[in-house]
Amino acid sequence: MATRRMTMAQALIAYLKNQYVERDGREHAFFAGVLGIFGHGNVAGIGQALQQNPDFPYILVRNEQAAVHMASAYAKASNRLRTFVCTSSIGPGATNMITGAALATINRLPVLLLPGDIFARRNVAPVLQQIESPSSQDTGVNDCFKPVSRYWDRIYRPEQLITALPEVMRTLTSPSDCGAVTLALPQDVQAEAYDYPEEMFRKRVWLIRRGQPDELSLHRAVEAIRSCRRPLIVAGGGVLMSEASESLAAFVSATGIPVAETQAGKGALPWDHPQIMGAIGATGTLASNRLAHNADLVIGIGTRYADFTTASMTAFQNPQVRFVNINPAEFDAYKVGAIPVVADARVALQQLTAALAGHHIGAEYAAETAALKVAWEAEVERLFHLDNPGRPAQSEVIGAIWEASGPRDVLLSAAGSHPGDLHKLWRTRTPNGYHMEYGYSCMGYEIPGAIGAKIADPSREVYVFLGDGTYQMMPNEITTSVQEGVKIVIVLVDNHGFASIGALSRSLGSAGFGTSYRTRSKVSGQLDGDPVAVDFAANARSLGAHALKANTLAELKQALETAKTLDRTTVIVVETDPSIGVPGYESWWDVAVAEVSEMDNVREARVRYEAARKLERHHL
Ligand SMILES: Cc1ncc(C[n+]2csc(CCOP(=O)(O)OP(=O)(O)O)c2C)c(N)n1
Ligand SMILES: [Mg+2]
Repeated sequence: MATRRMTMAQALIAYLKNQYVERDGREHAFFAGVLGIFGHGNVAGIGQALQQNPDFPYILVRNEQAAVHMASAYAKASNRLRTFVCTSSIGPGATNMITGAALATINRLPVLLLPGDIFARRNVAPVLQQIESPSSQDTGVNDCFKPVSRYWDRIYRPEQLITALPEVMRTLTSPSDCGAVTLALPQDVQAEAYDYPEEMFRKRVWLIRRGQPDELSLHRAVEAIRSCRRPLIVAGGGVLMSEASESLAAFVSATGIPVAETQAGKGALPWDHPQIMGAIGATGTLASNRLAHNADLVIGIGTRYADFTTASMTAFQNPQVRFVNINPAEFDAYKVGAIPVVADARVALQQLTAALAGHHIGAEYAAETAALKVAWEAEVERLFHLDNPGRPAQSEVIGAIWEASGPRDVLLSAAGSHPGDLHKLWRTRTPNGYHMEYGYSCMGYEIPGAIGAKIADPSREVYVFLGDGTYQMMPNEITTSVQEGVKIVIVLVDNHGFASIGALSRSLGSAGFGTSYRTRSKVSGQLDGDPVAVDFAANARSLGAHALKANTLAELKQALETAKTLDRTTVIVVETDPSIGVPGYESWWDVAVAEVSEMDNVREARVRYEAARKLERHHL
């Protein structure tokens, strides 16, 4: 057997470079390169291997968590057909990636994490940054990756790579099992040489399956659709990942079935498609939420049924409601007592379209859905053009970004009041034009995420919409965007704190306690003194961005036009009127209120809470 003598790190990089994927006859490399930060735990191992492989790009980031966000966003924008590898040192560099790993796994996005690990040989322990355990020498901080990874392994001997790597690739390319994959790499083993089989480094093409539905389940689904009167599709992220938008459009155009969208599924159909009713659930539109309330059949496609989607299990109130779930993951397909169609979304939709030829929803239901859509679009127009005197309302800022952006541009966001407002109001024109990370809703995802999305498709302008809170979590990656010549446009809403959690706190009787950026008052001893003044434009400028301030809607529109003409990351800071929010539309979200309290407001909120909870249902 021919072999090649290489270090474990060299073999690993050589292997990763040669992994390809294929779906629908299109083949390309799976890994775009490596993101990371070197320390003593990877510089001489993975770092050395990367240096001798200049054709496998290495991107230096500013925080390891950001590296994983970039990889996740890149994978999401690529419909999971490509991703990045993330390398870190041991200890803090490694644990910085745990938040990113959880985000990737929750959103079912493939990312490969290579945290450095403590010496396998142990004689020099404890090494710098090693956590010691009196009960086992086999415990380290990288064990924390286990619950947030879909596959986890530690490479104690160089030859273990040979059996670990196929499992890594199987997991990353699986439509049902993908998520973060962690290979913990002891720093001494990274540098150890071994005679690896030559065969390991040949080009390997992994087929991304389009799973066929089982005949009986499909038949049951067809029967359920034929016999119901008020069906509603819940389109989740799986529709986009499967590139099933055209098949979904064909299916609903033929049958007239209305479509509601989850955060991850938004944009599965363009906003002006006659059957699209917009967002569903806690941040849903009146159209989708009304239809969900009375639906007798819910067809969930590629959805996890998160609490925002189900309005904490209050969205579907028809006592007769049944579910059909189309999902490549058995785990999701069986949720809410559904008829499980364990299959790829595109394949299942095409087969359903054929099996239901000639079937259409009733005229009365069709008229009802059409009227709801007209009313909803009028509501969006109203919120986009409030003509608020003085500072703009957040919905007007969204309207301005939408009007300034082009048909293929991407709107990206993750946390704060932005996801809820965008879920309702953004009018997605093309698939992947709406990039929302709402599985983990992780503050700080936005800027690194936008870099990942932009690298995935440089032909699309990427607009980031974020708040002052989330900006302060990870502004540093602006520097990475400048370093890489990757332009993004960041619209930063300065409302001096957490509009989202502040409003939530007030609605729960807690008066916004601890949710605005104020100095500690010498009088009260609390955080209710003067506002903490931050010059966000100066901050962004110091990191290398072009920065603009907009005090009015007109200035914002001007700044958005200027941003289009620049080739550098641009930050537009806009102060909004925090008193004008986007309302909720007949929905709810379960956030538990204190059962006993000394505060009247909290006791009143608890009464409201107990009443609202009565609508929570089991779907068994
Ligand atoms: C990492 C992280 N920490 C905490 C939270 C909880 N959280 C959700 S929104 C939010 C406030 C966001 O503030 P900002 O970005 O200013 O947006 P705004 O609420 O003002 O719209 C917080 C703290 C979170 N989602 N992620
Ligand atoms: Mg804010």
